[in-house]
This record gives sequence, structure tokens and C-alpha cells, in this order.
Amino acid sequence: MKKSIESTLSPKHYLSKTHPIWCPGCGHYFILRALVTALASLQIPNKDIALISGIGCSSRIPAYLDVYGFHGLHGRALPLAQGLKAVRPDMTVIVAGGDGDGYSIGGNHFIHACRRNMNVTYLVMDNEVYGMTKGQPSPTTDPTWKSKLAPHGTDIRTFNPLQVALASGASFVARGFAGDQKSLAKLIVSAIEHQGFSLLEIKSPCVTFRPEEKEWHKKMRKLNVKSTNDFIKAAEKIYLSDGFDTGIFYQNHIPVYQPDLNETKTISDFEKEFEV
Ligand SMILES: Cc1ncc(C[n+]2csc(CCOP(=O)(O)OP(=O)(O)O)c2C)c(N)n1
Ligand code: SF4
Repeated sequence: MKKSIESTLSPKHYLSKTHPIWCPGCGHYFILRALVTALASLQIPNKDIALISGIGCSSRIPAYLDVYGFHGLHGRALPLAQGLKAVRPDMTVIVAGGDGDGYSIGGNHFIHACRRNMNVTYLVMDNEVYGMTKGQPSPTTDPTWKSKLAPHGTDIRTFNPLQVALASGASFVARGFAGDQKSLAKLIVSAIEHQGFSLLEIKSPCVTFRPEEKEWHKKMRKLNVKSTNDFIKAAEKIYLSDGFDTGIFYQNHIPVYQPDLNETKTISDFEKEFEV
């Protein structure tokens, strides 16, 4: 029997001809591989996928895939992606970027994307540092980590993205690890299949500015968290986690926000309404 094109998409089929320029050993390479593996397992045609990012080493990722891509402004990937999803509900919209991009400058958008619950997948490539700008502390940096900008550490408690996502209304909250590609690909599949806003926080070592993160593979626990739709149980698991547990902490099926395009007005409709 002749195979259809859709049933033959391999992970390679989703890669562009542009070679990544990340430092050798950077965790982001493994996330790229897990992402194309996930897309191949879902067999989504390239033309139906949009990958939107902000700014940072991680945010370079759209260039490396042969899908629609937008390398946007720092911290502004989520509003862009939600705008696209509003007018193209048929597309699989994925957002990717760093902890600096998403939780610092983009923090406000993050909270509102969680509560809006549009059908968008958010992959945060969290290396607990601003890699692209040479190693400043980010919201997820440990307060005791010493850097040029904060020689005594920041002394500021870390931002817990899973807690914030859950409290803000995200319907899918998970953590993965770049160094465990098989499990990560599975988590990306689940996040894309989920109907609603999904946060997949991915620990991704920055081998250049945080070489000690190369040790993360010894600490991360492989998919040890079992999914629940019980908010209180999920909150407890997230609060008690030391940051090295992986899996889906929370998944719930609640109404997804998708504006009705038939009710959408054009600028000329508004102009007519305000005509005097
Ligand atoms: C408005 C604005 N402010 C600051 C910058 C500088 N800048 C570029 S990338 C970046 C942080 C990137 O860190 P992260 O999102 O964690 O990604 P990583 O490089 O670690 O993958 C900053 C502050 C910018 N490009 N635009
Ligand atoms: S600076 Fe860090 S995050 Fe950026 S490419 Fe190098 S290892 Fe990766």
C-alpha cells in the first residue's frame, strides 16, 4: 500500500538547513532534537505549525525548524503567539524561549497567558541565567550564585514558574529535562496534545556561563511525577519539589479561550461606527 506523505514525516523533516550556533554541549540542542522527535510522532504537517520566540540563545530556535517561525521581541513571544492563534485556530502554535525572556521581561504576559488558557504550548528552556548577554542572574537563578553582576549573589528568592503557572490558571503544568530526550519528547507531545495553555518548563544547562549545571543529569528524576487534575494535590507537589522532579504536575480540561472570528471586526467596521 502507498504511504501518504503525512505518515512519513521523520524528525529530520522538521529541521531547517540552518545549523544551530549554540555553544557545544548547550542543553538547547537536546530540546531542539526532542521537539522535532515530538512533531514527527504527532505527524503534524510543517505548514500547520508556527514556532514563536522572543530573544535569547534559546529564542533562536525557530530558525532551526522548517516550520512557520517568528523571532520576535524580548519577552513578547506569548502575545504574538496568542494573536496568531486567535486568527488561525487551525495552526499548532508553539512558543519557545528562555527563563529571562519568559519570566523576567515577559513575566506579565506569562501570567495572563496562563489565565487566558488559549490552545498554545509554551516551552521554557530554563538555564537559570541570561546566556546570550553573558551570564547575568535571571528570575530562576539561585540567590547564592555569584556572578560579575552580583558578586555576592542576588540574595533574592527564586521565581517558581510552576507555582505561578498553577496559581494563574494554566491547565497543563509540567517540568522536563533537556538531558533526557526520550522523556522530554513525550512531555512535548502531551503538551501539544493538551487542549489549552500548557507550560512545559525544561531545565537546560548553559555549559558556558553555568558549567556546574552539567551535573544536573545526576540530580534530575525521570518522569517521577504522576499527573493529577486536583489543584490542591498539584500545588502540594509543586511546593514540595526540590526542582529536580519531572513529569506532568497538573492537567485539567477547562474551557479554552478562542475568540469567535465571525464576531471579529475590521478597522473599517470601527471607523464606520465612529463616523459623525
Ligand atoms: C528590550 C530588551 N532588553 C534587553 C535585551 C538584552 N537581552 C537579550 S537576550 C537577554 C536574556 C536572554 O536570557 P534567556 O531568555 O534566559 O535566554 P538564554 O540566552 O539564556 O537562552 C537579554 C536581557 C534585549 N534584547 N531587549
Ligand atoms: S551561552 Fe549558554 S545558553 Fe547560550 S548557547 Fe552558550 S551554553 Fe547555550
